Amino acid sequence: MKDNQPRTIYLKDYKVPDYLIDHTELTFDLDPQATLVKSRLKVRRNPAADPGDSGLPALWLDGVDLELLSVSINGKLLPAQRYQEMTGGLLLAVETPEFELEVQNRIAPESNTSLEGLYLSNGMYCTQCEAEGFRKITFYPDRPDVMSIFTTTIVAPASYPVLLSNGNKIDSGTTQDGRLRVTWEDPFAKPAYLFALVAGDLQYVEDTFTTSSGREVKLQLFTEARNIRKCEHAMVSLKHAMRWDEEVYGREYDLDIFMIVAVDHFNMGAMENKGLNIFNSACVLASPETATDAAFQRIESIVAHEYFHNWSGNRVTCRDWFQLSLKEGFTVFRDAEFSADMNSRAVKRIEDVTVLRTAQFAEDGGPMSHPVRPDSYMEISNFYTLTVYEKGAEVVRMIHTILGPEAFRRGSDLYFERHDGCAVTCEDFVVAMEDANDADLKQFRRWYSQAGTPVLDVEDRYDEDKGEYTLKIRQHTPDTPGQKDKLPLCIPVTTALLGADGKELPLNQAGATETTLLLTEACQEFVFGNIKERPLPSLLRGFSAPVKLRYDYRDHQLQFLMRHDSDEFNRWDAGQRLALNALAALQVQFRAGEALRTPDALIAGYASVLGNGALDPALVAKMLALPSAQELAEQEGEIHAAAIIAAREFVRNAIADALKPEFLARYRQLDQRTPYSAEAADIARRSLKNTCLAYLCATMDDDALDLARSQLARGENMTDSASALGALVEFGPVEDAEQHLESFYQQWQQDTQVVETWFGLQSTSASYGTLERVQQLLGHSAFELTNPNKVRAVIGGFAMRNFKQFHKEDGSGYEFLSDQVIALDKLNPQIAARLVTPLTRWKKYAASDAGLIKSALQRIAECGSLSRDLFEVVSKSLSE
Ligand code: B3K
Ligand code: ZN
Repeated sequence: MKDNQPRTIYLKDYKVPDYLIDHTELTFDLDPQATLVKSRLKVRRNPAADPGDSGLPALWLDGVDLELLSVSINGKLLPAQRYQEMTGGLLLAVETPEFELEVQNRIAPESNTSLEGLYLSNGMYCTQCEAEGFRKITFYPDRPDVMSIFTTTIVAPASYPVLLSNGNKIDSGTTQDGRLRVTWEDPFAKPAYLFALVAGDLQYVEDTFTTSSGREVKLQLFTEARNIRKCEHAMVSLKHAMRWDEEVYGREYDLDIFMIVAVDHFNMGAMENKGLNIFNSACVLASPETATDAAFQRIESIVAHEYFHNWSGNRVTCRDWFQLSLKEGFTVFRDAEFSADMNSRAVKRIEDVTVLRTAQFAEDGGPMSHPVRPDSYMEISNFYTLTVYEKGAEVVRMIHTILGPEAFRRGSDLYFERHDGCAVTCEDFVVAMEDANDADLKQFRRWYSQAGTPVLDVEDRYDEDKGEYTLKIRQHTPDTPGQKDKLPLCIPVTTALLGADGKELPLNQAGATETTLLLTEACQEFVFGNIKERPLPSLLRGFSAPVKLRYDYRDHQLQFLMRHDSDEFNRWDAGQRLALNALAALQVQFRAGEALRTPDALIAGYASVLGNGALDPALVAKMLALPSAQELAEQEGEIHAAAIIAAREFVRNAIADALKPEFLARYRQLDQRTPYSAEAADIARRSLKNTCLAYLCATMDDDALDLARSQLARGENMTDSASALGALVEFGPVEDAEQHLESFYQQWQQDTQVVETWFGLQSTSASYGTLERVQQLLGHSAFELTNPNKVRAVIGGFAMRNFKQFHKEDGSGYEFLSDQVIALDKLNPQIAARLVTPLTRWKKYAASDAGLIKSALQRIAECGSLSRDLFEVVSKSLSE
């Protein structure tokens, strides 16, 4: 291994920085192979640092893959004995508590395939500095608690007419040799991870936003010329987000300009650099012809997420990377509420909970399990996880539920006011919530430090004579790597009781019909008086806590909840529980070699949902969706991949066959030829229509496939086209699928985003996406191993969303993934470490699969020169 024993960094070792940087002046002379970076830093001894007893400590500057050219202090070139270049940085002897440091270095953006630091994407220069990418640009104290005012000058050939950085443009001109020069200044002190630079031949669309105090902000969205028609939706989303943050959080934008740039090569969704957000093209560009509804909604939420970071992340930032959830958990909560306000609240909640249950619970139960605020890491990039983001958002949501919306707002106001311009901790956030409300969140804090998904076991009893109904709830959080014997958490369990007529029973004199039980003990009883009949409980409404709730619901009770629960989330959840029961029973039958029995209760439940014209079609679509194979795997004690696949396909086909006339009637009713709109009602209509189409095609009847063929031929919008093509690829004859795929590609090959969709439709198809086809896709002229979107579409789609083909008994899928991960690690360690995730859960699988997955992991481990990112994930997975 390159770095045989990567160092583990611990939260408990945190120390304030020895030196502060009041001002950072950067000059970039851009060149693909030899960009010259000059940095001039005003350095000052940190008054809060431990004075020690041996004079001024040396100054440490992080630096990775940099060619050092010179170091000067106060204008004088420094002799070599005053500094020492070491692995990971530069150590400088210091003589005075304040000085000006000038460093010059060279970097090669063109050779940078890690997409961290300064790199080239389709000939455009761009940066990604979070978390520790700035050290790949120049020598610097690259830690979030060093906040500085940045001035940035960019010099580039005239073929790069657009030169951008953070803040306001304060100067521009031409150099003597005819190159362009632009200077930007950001008046807000910020950590280096929020620095950004872009240079390219870009077009832009422009708009304005007037803030609540009447300031006009210029909004610009930059992209390559070919994509300029795809910017409108993001711009509208941005304006909605700006208004929402004023209305809901009282937060106004603070600069005169806000810019977004779309780039094709990007490791994640987007980045909240101050005043200059950089986005993965797939997360910002959309037009009805090229983007699905899911993409439209994802864009709306990511644009909002990055914008919201301007307060939750930039104005108030993190003290250290252990505090990452301070900005990410809070901002995910903020964007989820925004999306809920813009679209269907219940559907947004269902989507978020599905991700949580499928992937975050798996992470919580696996070898990389960590608390929302981790205690240690080897590579911080590995901790941009579902736990830090989504579970972190659930933790903030629980505070919101426990305190109530007004008190929460008082808390957030105090938090922003108290910590504006500072780098703070999760603890500071909780304290602000307490102080603003005189609340006590002492026990609640355990959510930040305890890993693992709590399990709630609920029992009930009814005493008819006394009219008393009792819920007894036990909580237990399983051991996780490095953490045993968990303490009870404070868990809000929002509850209602349903009577035989399906109506909620009053729970108190005032007639309230819903209450949030606050669980604080390992085992606790809650008694409801004056209850006239034995009720059916509707528990954990709206998924009020990120837990697994077990209550022994009978099938008829679940059908009842599917029909009557007024909490739409729980209505959906009842259907999911019904499906999980059916699927679990079928897996048992499959493994016992028995004939599989038709799941009548589930079919009846689905029939009642499908026939209910009063429900939001988007909710109906969600209610008709079976839990994914990945989610089923998470349910099982030991995963039997073949049983999961057999049970799921059997149920899907049984539903499709039993309800074909109903699906057809609903499809026809919803198949309106109206112009495309990304309004929630239209998205809802298309989502149910295409759910019906998928079930119809699952019958494999030619008349059903013809519906898909004609929907594809009409090509009215990408949502309908991709759904129809997906159904034909999954259920149609292979030659047919191949022909449709080919003509679709011919039509869209110039459009990067559509090509990514096209890759994904194939790699994730249980019937079409065999390993052989996926391997062919890797050789396709549109595939690039250096482009994360394409890697995610082809390799990620296969390994993470094609359960059937990936888990082929011979282990070929596992071996393929390990080969790809090894190859990718040399180019882009962050992506390699993400992609290996499906192999990390090997212990959960039945023996034969577990052995094969483990050997695939071992092949990677034995490879010799792993990045720190991949080493951490692989070694932790093998040592668990
Ligand atoms: N803050 C960035 C994530 C950076 C990830 C670095 N590996 C995007 C976001 O969460 O908004
Ligand atoms: Zn974020």
